[in-house]
Amino acid sequence: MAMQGVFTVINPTEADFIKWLKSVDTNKDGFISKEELQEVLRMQKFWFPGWRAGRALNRADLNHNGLIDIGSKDEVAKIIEYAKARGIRINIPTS
Ligand SMILES: [Ca+2]
Repeated sequence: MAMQGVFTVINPTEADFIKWLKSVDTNKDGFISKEELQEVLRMQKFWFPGWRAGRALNRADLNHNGLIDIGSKDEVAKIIEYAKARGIRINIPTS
């Protein structure tokens, strides 16, 4: 079931992941907060989205500022690894 204006990328490239992270960053501050990540997991019907978001952040937040920095290649690489391992769908807005 596809949502209007969004498509799921089957084999996302790094550029696709960056686009996805920018769409996850709903307040457009350049960082992914635990709440923003939790909302993605909740929308995709993952169980315990708050707990999972916390775990993902712990793994990816290398400088321990409580956020994932979309400008940090290392933190982005970690969250890509997490998303791939957990089967999180990479939904990219078409507009
Ligand atoms: Ca944000």
